[in-house]
Amino acid sequence: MNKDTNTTYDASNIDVLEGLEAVRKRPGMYIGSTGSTGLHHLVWEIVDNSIDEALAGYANKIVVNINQDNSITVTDNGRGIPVDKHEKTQKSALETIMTVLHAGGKFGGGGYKVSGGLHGVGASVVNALSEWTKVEVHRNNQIYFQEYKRGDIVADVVAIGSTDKSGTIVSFKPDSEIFLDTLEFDFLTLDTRIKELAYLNKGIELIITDKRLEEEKVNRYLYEGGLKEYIEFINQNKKHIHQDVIVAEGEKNYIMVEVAMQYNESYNTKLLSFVNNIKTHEGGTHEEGFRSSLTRALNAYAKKNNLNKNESFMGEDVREGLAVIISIKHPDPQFEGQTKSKLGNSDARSAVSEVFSEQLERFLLENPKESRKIIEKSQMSQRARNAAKKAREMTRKKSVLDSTSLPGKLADCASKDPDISEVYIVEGDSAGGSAKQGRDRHFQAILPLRGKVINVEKSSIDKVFQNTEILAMISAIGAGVGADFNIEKVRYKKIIIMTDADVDGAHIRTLLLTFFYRHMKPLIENDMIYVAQPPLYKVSAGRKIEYAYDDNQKDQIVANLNTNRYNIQRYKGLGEMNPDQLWDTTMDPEVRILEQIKLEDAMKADFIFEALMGEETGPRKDFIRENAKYAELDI
Ligand code: 1YM
Repeated sequence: MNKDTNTTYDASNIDVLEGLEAVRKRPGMYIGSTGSTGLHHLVWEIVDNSIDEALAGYANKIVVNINQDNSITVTDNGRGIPVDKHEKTQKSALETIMTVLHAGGKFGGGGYKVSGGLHGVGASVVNALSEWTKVEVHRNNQIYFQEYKRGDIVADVVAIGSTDKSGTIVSFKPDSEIFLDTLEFDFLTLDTRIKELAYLNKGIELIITDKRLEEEKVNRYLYEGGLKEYIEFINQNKKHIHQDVIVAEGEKNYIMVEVAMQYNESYNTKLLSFVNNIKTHEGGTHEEGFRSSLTRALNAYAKKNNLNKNESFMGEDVREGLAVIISIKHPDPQFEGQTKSKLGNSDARSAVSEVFSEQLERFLLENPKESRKIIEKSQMSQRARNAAKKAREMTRKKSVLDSTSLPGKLADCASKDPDISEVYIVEGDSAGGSAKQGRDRHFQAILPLRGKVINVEKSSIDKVFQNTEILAMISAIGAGVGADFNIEKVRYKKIIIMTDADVDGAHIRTLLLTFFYRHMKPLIENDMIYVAQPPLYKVSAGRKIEYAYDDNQKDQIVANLNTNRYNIQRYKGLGEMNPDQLWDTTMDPEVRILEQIKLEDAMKADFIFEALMGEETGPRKDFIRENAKYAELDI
């Protein structure tokens, strides 16, 4: 963009703090790490400056190139970094911001530095940690140039030609003395974030090119709709319950607020929030402002239109099936929390609340049809919540207060000590029967599950909690469920899933893990969930019987036999094993193979689940069969 360049900048605004030696001595303090994350952080420091220039209204195009030598070039069409002399240092402004730590100007005429924030340390840190850096500034119809090596200038800023454009080009090559793990930029990492930045900052064109490949890879992102388009992207494979994304935008007390949301037919909430383009994983005041306004506005609307017969909605009722992005720009964000990704400023709460309430209320007034659908959706969640509460109360009464009403199918163990007790959750009645006979009843309980466990993802919670298999499991474990779950009350500290070594078995395992992940997460966090591995083969030669858990092992066993007279039996299911065999192979603590399920495994199961069976996936069974290899592989 060709704009007037001598407006807002005043060199005396730059604060001069420290030299760059500190950065090279302790790079981690400035960029978080010297691994791959820190390496990529360098790019964001430079891109942030371009984004700031664009947000100040002076640039609309930012290009990021990954060059063949793994150096990076970032170009913007802003005003160009100022090159006039700084009063105190007698250096050019460009040289100062490149070589002095924490040197920053006032951005965009009384504005503030918007982009970045967590580290937000600036271009000088990138310079300090690069083997070389080169900056070209197009400004005042002149091209200015300066080069640096490991943070030190090579020469003064010089004019090297004339131009009719304005803008800044920064190139740098990360220093191999600093980044010992890797110097290689990951295209996907850069591309993903650049796309996100394009969604978060509407109207700014962002282009990324990978020049390392024989055939250059170029992606261009420009979203005039911003967050609205982001939500459309998130909801693209879902059935939405109202056509248009609801958008709210505004500014309060120098805080810029943008919210975009749309309900879909699923039962999940997808809420993303950002402050100054940084994702706030742990939420914070801006999310609180959104949540309370949404609940309040929908309750008020329902009441005014006599739609809500009995009780008010709770937050969770109005958030079910909602995809929403909240993005604010704050002049002085305070980050809290374990990972410093929770916003603490209380003025952000009221800013979001005011801007969003006003525009949501207007949407509700102007779109009665859509509003009614949203209210109906909330009423459904409300009913489901009440049903689930009843179900929880039922299971609580049954399992905790009255242990005589343990599920009929449960063959409990003699021990009442959770530390040594374990329960096998077994697929199918026949395998359940063998397990009951084969087990050590002192400490091993058996709970057979009949047929398929209900699909937790596709069903609303009231259905889930009416399912007999699920109820049996909840009361057998004895610790409640959901918000009421109390790990102190578990009746067994080992909960072992035992399913057939086939596709259906893998499916049931995925279903169970998804259930535990969503409704009894502490079981996984406390390492109490296991998967038993039954053998695939029995190799018998005379009296000698050996079991193999995979094909390799089977071949090994056969190779080691000193006879040709042997028999191989392939187990198709647990039901084919007699009680002794089941004990010998899968239940005897001395020999059995148990895989402990970690949170990541359960998250993967949950993810596979959502991917395989989220919305409208046609004949479910076929799909799972096709994808079963992933289920088997991942769990
Ligand atoms: C590829 C990286 O750094 N662009 C950029 C940086 C600045 C300006 C414009 C700018 C800012 C201001 C006035 C102002 C910066 N200037 C400074 C400082 N792209 C990139 N584009 N004129 C130009 O804030 O008032 C720091 S960054 F401090 F010199 F003003």
